[in-house]
Amino acid sequence: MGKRKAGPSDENPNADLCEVLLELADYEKNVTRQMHKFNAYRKAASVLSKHPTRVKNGTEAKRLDGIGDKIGKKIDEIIATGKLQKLEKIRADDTNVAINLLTRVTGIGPAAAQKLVQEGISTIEDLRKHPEKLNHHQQIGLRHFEDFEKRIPREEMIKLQDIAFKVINELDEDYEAKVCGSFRRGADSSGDIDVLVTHPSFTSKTKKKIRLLHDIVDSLKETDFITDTLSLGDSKFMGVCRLPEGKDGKEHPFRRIDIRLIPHDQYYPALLYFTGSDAFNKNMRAKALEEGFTLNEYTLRPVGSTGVPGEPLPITSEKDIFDYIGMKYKNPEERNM
Ligand code: 8DG
Ligand code: CA
Ligand code: CA
Repeated sequence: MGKRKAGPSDENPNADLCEVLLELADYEKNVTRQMHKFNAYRKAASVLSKHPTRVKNGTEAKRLDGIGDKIGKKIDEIIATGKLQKLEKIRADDTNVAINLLTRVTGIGPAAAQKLVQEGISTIEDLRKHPEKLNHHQQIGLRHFEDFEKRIPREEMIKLQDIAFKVINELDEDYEAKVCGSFRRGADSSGDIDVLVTHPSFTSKTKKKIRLLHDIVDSLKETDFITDTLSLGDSKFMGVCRLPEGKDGKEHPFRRIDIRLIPHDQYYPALLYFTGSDAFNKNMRAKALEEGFTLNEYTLRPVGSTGVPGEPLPITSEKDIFDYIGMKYKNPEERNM
């Protein structure tokens, strides 16, 4: 099994078409905010990226699930002319370019980006001159803009994981922690650190508000591992961390980290969900539905003939979930779709 990230690659004979579709997807998400179009382009790009041969034209592409008339026509245009007028126009529009750029700052969504552009902000430098226009999360995103765009090499992910787990287990050895996301799928590099934590004393039936996550975050701050908080609730922390300075005095980049506290009885559905990939999850949820189950990040439940979900099924491993819905178990490394 390869350890590269899923998506268009040099092995993808339709990589150029996928790139165009993904750029159109971003435009729909960030500028027009038409999420159904965003999803349609993403789906089409994903289907094309898995197609083993070069499509000859739109008609052939349309035979693939998720590619309809409109995208088929665009594929014809790209194959015939080497470009797409619609995309050329989008790229030539400064407003679009500015909105797309600003949404790369964590905390700045499409709506905030559009507002900023209307107020005359169109570059990262403009933003740096007007920090008063940004909330706390966005200010941290801006401060670490360059670092957050860098992927995290696997060796560094392992070091970050080791520090976090050591601190968490010194706090209480009954904590169970796992780094999920692309890292668990074996990726050579990751965009951020997705940590799941559970503790036997915390279940979905636990009534009182527990401080488990706050305790973890406090300890990680004390050891100077966590440097900033973007948001902190009872079950989800979003923030920033980094490795300590090396012996040579070299500083490491700041990295995005999410920590989620999961009720003990919901750990495996969460582990499955946050391991991804996103496309793999979508597929698995669809398969579950076909088999009469509803699967989400919390539970797997049977769906009766009335369409009402029943009680959550007992689950003691990820494999249990695959078994229930009649899917062959896949290792995390095999979930890169
Ligand atoms: P990366 O960080 O290396 O870029 O990739 P990733 O680890 O796969 O992506 P992520 O954005 O950090 O999300 C972590 C997992 O969460 C992902 O693999 C699957 C799951 N997930 C979904 N849907 C969504 C979603 O809409 N947003 C996010 N953030 N995560 C999602 O299945
Ligand atoms: Ca991730
Ligand atoms: Ca993440």
